[in-house]
Amino acid sequence: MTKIALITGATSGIGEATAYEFAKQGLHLILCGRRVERLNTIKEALEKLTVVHTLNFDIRKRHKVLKAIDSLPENFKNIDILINNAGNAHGLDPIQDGDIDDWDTMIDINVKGLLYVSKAIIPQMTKRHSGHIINIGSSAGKEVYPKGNVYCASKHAVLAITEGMRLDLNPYGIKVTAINPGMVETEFSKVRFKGDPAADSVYKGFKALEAKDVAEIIYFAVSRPAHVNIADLLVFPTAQANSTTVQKEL
Ligand code: NDP
Ligand code: 8X3
Repeated sequence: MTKIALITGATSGIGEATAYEFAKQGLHLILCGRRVERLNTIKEALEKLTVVHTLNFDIRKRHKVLKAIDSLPENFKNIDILINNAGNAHGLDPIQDGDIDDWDTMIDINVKGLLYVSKAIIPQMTKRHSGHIINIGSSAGKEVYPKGNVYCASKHAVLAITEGMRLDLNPYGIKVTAINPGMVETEFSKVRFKGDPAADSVYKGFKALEAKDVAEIIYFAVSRPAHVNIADLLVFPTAQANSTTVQKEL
């Protein structure tokens, strides 16, 4: 039977590219995000390849998340694959200058939002004794970099939650995977720098990962045989060695 995948943050970057990759492979899709127009445009494009349903909610609003997932039509209710991708960095400041609203936003989206969506979907996976959850962490979840403080903490939390999920869901045969990318050229830095031109220079002088590169890895993880679970994967652009070491042309 064709598998159903729910992707959060499907309106841009890694989530959107994953939606295209999954559609190409014939998976049925539930695409989530706040920007309705983008959801509609992507749905229209992907419906040429597969069956698509969209859900529009802010992942920070617990009741809206639960209501949206509860509203799924019968043919989309049994979700086989959950891609917890929605997330962003907000700001890049030393801890002493950090904006508390930015901290709240990152923890609310990257950590609490991921938990709300998971809470809404896991019970049907445990009931069926099957499913695959992929949490999009980050190299920032493995290594803290200067001024990354709270964003890095939120991604360390994603990694801890992933490990906790894998332990607790192990008796149910549910796969849990963390995919942790280094620098990927998406709208990520535009969001982080809130329209500041600083965003334009982040991916200059080297070849960053493209969203498509990560999407292909995500599809590789979900398409392994039943007995194989990729637990934790770290991927950098070749020019990047760790969070602070990137070879850039001058
Ligand atoms: P983008 O900014 O391109 O995409 C972020 C996605 O998250 C959008 O679809 C956005 O949708 C969604 N989102 C953000 N806030 C909310 C919210 N409150 N409610 C619902 N959806 C929300 O960035 P990326 O594709 O790069 O980021 C995707 C994931 O990858 C994130 O978790 C990020 O931390 C992670 N990552 C990114 C890296 C990079 O270098 N780009 C590297 C490592 C990890 P909308 O605005 O429509 O709601
Ligand atoms: C995003 C990676 O290094 O740009 O998670 O913060 S980084």
